[in-house]
Amino acid sequence: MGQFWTRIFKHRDVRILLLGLDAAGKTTILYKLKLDELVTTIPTIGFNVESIQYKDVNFTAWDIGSRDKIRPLFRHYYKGADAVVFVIDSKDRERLDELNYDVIKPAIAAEELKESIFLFLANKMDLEDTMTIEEISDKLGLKNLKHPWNILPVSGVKGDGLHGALDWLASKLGSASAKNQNKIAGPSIGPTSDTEEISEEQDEAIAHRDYCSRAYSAIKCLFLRTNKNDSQDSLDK
Ligand SMILES: Nc1nc2c(ncn2[C@@H]2O[C@H](COP(=O)(O)OP(=O)(O)OP(=O)(O)O)[C@@H](O)[C@H]2O)c(=O)[nH]1
Ligand SMILES: [Mg+2]
Repeated sequence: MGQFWTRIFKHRDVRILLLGLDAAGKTTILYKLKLDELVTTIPTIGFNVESIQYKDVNFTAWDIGSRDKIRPLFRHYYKGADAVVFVIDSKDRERLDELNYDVIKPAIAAEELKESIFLFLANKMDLEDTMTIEEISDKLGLKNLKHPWNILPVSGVKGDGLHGALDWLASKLGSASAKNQNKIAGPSIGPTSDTEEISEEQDEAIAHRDYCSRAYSAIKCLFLRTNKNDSQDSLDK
């Protein structure tokens, strides 16, 4: 099948990065979307990567651990990201400046992200006394952003607002990914120039990489579910 027909029948593959401060709720959101379950998290060392299929889009979501010493490593994940999802703890007023300087400003300045769209998730909205969307937008100066952006209220533990977030990403990346379909998303394979066409070999390399990512994800899910069932069994005994 030629590349044209392959693309017509294929799901769209988009790569998203989940960034934020530690304990903002990135991993909670990732697995709520992936498994529709609330998982008990520990601070992420390194990253988690999962593929999430939603409507006709395959999201490959990278959740990067955010303890302060490893934040300078974020930039190694920028390349090929169609969207950056900034997860914000809406109750944590004191660390909004830290979020701005350590996470948001470097992403705004990054050459690799100049074509990416930015989604801000105001998380933990199930709690009382959270900041409002307006308060967060004003304090972070979002209105001055040059990137296409949006901010949405969500709750990672309850799942509220998460499908709306995927809807927004899918609708925005519809046009963006049409433009980017000729460009390889991802950190290590193929050309990075906007004008370079992908070859058959590179097309196969992408398909292989996406397949590996989904296989990795499926094994990890099975492991999470097995662990969950084991702990349920021991509770039942
Ligand atoms: N009430 C409430 N708690 C949440 C929500 N989302 C996450 N949490 C809690 O916040 C804590 C940190 O969540 P994680 O998902 O581990 O945070 P993270 O952003 O992945 O943190 P790092 O891995 O350290 O970068 C956990 O105790 C979660 O249960 C939410 O929507 N509401
Ligand atoms: Mg985490």
